[in-house]
Amino acid sequence: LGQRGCTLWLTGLSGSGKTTLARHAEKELAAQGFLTQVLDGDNIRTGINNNLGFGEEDRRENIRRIAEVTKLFVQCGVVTMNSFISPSQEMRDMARDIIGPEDFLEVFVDAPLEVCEERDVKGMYKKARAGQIPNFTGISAPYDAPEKPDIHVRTDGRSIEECVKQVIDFVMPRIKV
Ligand code: GGZ
Repeated sequence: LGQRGCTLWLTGLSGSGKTTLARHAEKELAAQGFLTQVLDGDNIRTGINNNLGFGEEDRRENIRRIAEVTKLFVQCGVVTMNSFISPSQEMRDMARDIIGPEDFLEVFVDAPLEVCEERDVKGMYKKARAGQIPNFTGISAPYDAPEKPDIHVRTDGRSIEECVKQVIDFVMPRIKV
C-alpha cells in the first residue's frame, strides 16, 4: 500500500477552521495517492450518531463511537481527518487510547473565541448568545484547549494554504513507508 494509517484529530471551537483544514489536507493527501477519509458532523452526527445531542455525556459518547470507527479505518491503512470540537482533554485522551497512541495526532485548530464568533459562519454564536442554543461550546459549555497538541495550527490571520502546509509537512514523514 505504501502508507500507514493514521488519524489527524482536529479539535477546536466551532468556526475555528477544522472542517476547512480537514478538506484541504485531504485533497492534498489524496492528490499524492494516499487513501483518506474525512470524518465530521456531516457524516457522523447525521448517521451513526444521530441519536446524540450536545450534553457532556452525549459528546463523550459521540467521541467514543467516532474513535471506534476511526480505528477500523486506520487498521486498513487509511489516513483519517477527524473534525470534531472534542471539548475536553479527557475525551481526546479517550480517543487516543482507543485508536492507539502511535496512530493518533492531536491537532489544535486554534482561533480566539472572539474571531470564531465574528466569523459566525452559520449564525450559531448569535443564537447561542441569545440563549436559543443551550450548551454551546465557548458560550455556555466549556472548551479545554489542548496543552500539548502534536500540531498547533493558528488559523487567525493566516492563509489556508499556510495552515495546510504546516499539517502536511508534519504528517508526511509519519505516513510514508
Ligand atoms: C457546539 C454545536 C452545538 C452546541 C450544534 N455546541 O460549527 P458547526 O456547528 O458545524 O460545528 C458544531 C458541531 C459540533 O459537533 P461535534 O460533534 O464536533 O461536537 S463534540 O465534539 O463536542 O461532540 C456546530 C454544531 O455541531 N452544534 N449544537 N451546543 N456545537
